[in-house]
Amino acid sequence: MAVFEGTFTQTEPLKFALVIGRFNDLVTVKLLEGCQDCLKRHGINPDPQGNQVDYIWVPGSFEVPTVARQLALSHRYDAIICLGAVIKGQTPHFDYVSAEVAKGIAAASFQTGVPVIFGILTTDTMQQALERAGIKSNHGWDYAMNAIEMASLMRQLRSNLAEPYARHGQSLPASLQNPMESEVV
Ligand code: INI
Repeated sequence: MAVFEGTFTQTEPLKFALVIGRFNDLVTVKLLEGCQDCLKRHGINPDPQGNQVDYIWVPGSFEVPTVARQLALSHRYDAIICLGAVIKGQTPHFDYVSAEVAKGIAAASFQTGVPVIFGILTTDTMQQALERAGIKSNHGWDYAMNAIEMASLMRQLRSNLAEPYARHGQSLPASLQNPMESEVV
């Protein structure tokens, strides 16, 4: 049989969308910088004027899943990276926002088959968030790595799963088609 895993040396140009919450932007801007640094060091051009990465800003983490789902439905991207920072306050607001964001991002990915990376920090304090956004390490870097790995893995899986259909001269079931790739053919 076979082993499939994503690589970080993809030669085909991958396309990504980043959805970023403005709320707690002291943290989310740092996550974004970590993310861009990782993409750049893996040969992906993070310039918004280029043709590999689009950036979409939303008011807060709660709005992230709606936009991520819409982008995933377009099938223009190999992966979508969601960035946000939900920090505990004096009220239960944190619980409502974080639960909905986690569910929404999982649903967007599951319903569309497009990798949607959960890059939402959920912390008790601003200090904990900052530590994970550059002071000690930058999780933005890890989220970009996850996106590259999943993008590469899904491309491999799609072509492998499609191969038996092609051998029998059959067209692919819609669920295995990537409109982005079929546009090029
Ligand atoms: N949004 C966040 O991204 N992080 C938070 O910590 C946060 N808190 O705590 O309130 C937050 N709230 C805003 C929310 O995401 C929506 O933008 C708002 O409720 C409007 O829908």
